[in-house]
Amino acid sequence: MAQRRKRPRNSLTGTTDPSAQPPATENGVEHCLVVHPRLKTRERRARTPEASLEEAVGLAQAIDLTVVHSEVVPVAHRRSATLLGTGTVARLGGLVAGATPGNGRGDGAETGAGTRKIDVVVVDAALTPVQQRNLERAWNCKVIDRNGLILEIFGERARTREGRLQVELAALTYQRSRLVRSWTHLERQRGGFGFMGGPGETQIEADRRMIGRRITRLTNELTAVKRTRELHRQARQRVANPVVALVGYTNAGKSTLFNTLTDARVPARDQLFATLDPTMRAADLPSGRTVILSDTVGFISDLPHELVTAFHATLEEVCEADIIVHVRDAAHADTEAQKDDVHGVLRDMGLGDAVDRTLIEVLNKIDLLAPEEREILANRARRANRTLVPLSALTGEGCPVLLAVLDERLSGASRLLDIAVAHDDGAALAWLYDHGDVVERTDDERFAHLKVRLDAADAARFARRRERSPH
Ligand SMILES: Nc1nc2c(ncn2[C@@H]2O[C@H](COP(=O)(O)OP(=O)(O)OP(=O)(O)O)[C@@H](O)[C@H]2O)c(=O)[nH]1
Ligand SMILES: [Mg+2]
Repeated sequence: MAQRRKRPRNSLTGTTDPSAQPPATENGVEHCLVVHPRLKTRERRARTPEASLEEAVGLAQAIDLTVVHSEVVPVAHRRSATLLGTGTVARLGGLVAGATPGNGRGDGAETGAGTRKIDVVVVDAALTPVQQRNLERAWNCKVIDRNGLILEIFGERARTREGRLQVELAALTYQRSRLVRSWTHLERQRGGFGFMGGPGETQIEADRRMIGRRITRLTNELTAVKRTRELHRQARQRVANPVVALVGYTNAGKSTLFNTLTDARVPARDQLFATLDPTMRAADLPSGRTVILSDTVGFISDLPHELVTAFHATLEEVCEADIIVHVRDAAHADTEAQKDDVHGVLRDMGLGDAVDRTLIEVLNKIDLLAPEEREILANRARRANRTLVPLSALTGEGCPVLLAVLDERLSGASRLLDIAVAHDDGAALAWLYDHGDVVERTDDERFAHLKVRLDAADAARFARRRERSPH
């Protein structure tokens, strides 16, 4: 599937069948079939199989595959050879070959594969290398599993140097595990990593060594890039504007909200994973305070474990944020399950405290809701004491409320301090009246005892000032 896309060193995850040729595409369009195996053994939380299928279709479309047919296939028990049952494999094989869908079961033709040749089958599950190979042989076409698909998407979307390095590292790790486990059938590598070698174990060993060396090199490069980024971050901290991070499930509307609040031009598309790298812009709050908004990569359920580190790294900015805003798609059927996923990742990143106490939740896309649903959300927001803001990032409705809530939070972040200032230190007194909110003052012969509300940055400035002052 990689030929058309401008990513020379692809495909990241490839296909496991040595006989599988580059897909025969019609006018560069790759036709794909998406199947979501409904596994009886493992129910995924509140998600319906149909919603999962729809998400998988979205993922396939995110790398420009043309989905000509999609369906949920029940799996009574996981077959180690093919995951799917033999009947299902045969029936889907018919679809791939362009036969009329169905062989008596006849439920498979929601979108109709017709007689078009299928280039790729997306199986929305984690396939073992053996299962992937067997399915490719059975269907005589490329097969990509959910992890491979997400790696492909990340490979396409990563823009910063660090993002690209992280994704390549993740892809190599994924590929190495495939090599280790499936080397018996892997006579010839197909990926674009430069090892289109001949057959045999020696080649596999060489491939593994090469991947190992490349992984080491990438890890070193990443360390260097991280160091540079750390310096940038320190530079930004010196500016001392509070950082507000927008996090949330993919397609929830983070970039749209970011644009609305900052007037920035970040691509916001009806596409999963439209954003991979964090983007930062200034926004002004009603009080005149400036905040730095940070748009981040979207979350997704069942992230391949190879990508978790890369994903967390792209979210490091979130750990530094003063306020985390969780943007949710309130109009999505799986909104509750998506919320659990996002909370889970934040907790994994050590942000449990933010989840439990300080998170601001945005219920986005209210323009898509019926009036009575909007009313329910408005009531919830009233009860939630400024921790929940229903809005529409698209129409802008409710956005001023969010800005006001941010303002309140940031002024609430200021601390009430007890400070004693010598009467002869007029400059310090003047500075505190200037920068803070003096709520109480008692004087004795030598000192003015003040209760002053100062925001965190000013409190730190005052402390430093005192260290330097002779008083
Ligand atoms: N109707 C409606 N659509 C919205 C709203 N906010 C965002 N969208 C649409 O939802 C889709 C996804 O929006 P993005 O802003 O790209 O979502 P994102 O959370 O940044 O997605 P990723 O970067 O992929 O994680 C786009 O088609 C937007 O136009 C909203 O308030 N109302
Ligand atoms: Mg985005």
